[in-house]
Amino acid sequence: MQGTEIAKISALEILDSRGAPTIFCKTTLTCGAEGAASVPAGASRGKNEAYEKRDGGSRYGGRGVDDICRRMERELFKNINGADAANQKMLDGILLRADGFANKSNFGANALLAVSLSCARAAAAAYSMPLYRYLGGIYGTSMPVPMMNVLNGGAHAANNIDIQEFMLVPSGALSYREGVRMCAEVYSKLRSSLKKSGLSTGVGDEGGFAPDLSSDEDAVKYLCEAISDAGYEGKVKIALDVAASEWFCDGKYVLPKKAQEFSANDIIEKFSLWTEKYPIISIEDPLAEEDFDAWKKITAVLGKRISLVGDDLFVTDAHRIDVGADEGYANAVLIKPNQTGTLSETFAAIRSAKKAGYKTIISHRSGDTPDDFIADLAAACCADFIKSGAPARGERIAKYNRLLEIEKEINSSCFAEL
Ligand code: 2PG
Ligand code: MG
Repeated sequence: MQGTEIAKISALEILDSRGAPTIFCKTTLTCGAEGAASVPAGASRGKNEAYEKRDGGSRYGGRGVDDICRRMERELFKNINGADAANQKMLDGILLRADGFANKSNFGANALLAVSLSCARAAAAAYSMPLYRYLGGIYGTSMPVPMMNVLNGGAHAANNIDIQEFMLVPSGALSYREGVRMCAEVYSKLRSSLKKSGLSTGVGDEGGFAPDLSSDEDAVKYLCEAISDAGYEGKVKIALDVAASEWFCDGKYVLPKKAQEFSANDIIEKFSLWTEKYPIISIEDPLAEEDFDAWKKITAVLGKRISLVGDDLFVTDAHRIDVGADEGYANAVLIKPNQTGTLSETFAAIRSAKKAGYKTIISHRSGDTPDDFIADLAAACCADFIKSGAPARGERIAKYNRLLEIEKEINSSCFAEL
């Protein structure tokens, strides 16, 4: 279509939900259509994620992105000036060549992603299409099941819990809207029950409660109690993100907050037991990103019963997912666009996951903004799940609320099957 050529990009340093600077980018096309996007940032980052560039120096403790924004407007723009924003693959190819490094360390994956996503939004605007429709066409009509993180630990909270995320999964909901309601009701029961026990109801980075508890297993028990108090036993299940790469040290697992040490076998045994005792249907990063043999073992033991989700393990990289599928580890993939740096590479990772028969979970980051791109992406690619933190805090509910809007628009009856 004529008019979808890139005419201008405007990059700006803004703040994320942790008060850290991040990149916002607005792209204008020759037809006048505009699209904007801002990028999130992780705290428990996989070591193979694409490079997140920062300015260094004294501003924001070295984490500023002002210099990068200037370079985007001058240098990066020169490469994409006049390129067709509606040809995403070609555009992302230009971005990758302009960067020139495999890990995107020249401009940074944060800079490339801001441009890549804002161009997709601008192209959707040029075609007068909602983003999910532009990205997914007539295929994008299925709603994901929410995975809501209602109790925070690990790198996301200053409490004594080592497991990073305790999530609710409304597997018995008949629609996305009903699933959101169930999770929000359980979240409210959890608040009451923590309060009744004299525990803190202050929240962590992703909006889940962050109390000190006598053990990590206690957190699972609190979730079970809240599910039952809300009347959803059997209908709302539990998912964990262990983020175990954070624990890995010289071939052993050392819990940072409790200073306890485990072997990979101890961990596999412990989670096998938990999946028998509690309604846990999914565990993300139960083992470290490089502990491939242990990953194979846990997949053989638990892979038929529950989802074993690779986050740090796959870092939204199509090739790593292909290898995982060939070698037989994990059976689900977390998809985070900023782990890879462009929309085309994100889609390639989703394609690899689907080809392998792995479940797909589109995910936010712990440092995020009200940008709701991933909600449209989840609907567009018919993801199985969306993970965007608690049903609380503006930057978390922005994604859940956007999906409520999408569901109403497409009046979907194809709620993704678990
Ligand atoms: C994760 C994410 C999001 P972070 O580990 O899955 O919940 O956390 O953004 O800190 O990597
Ligand atoms: Mg994770």
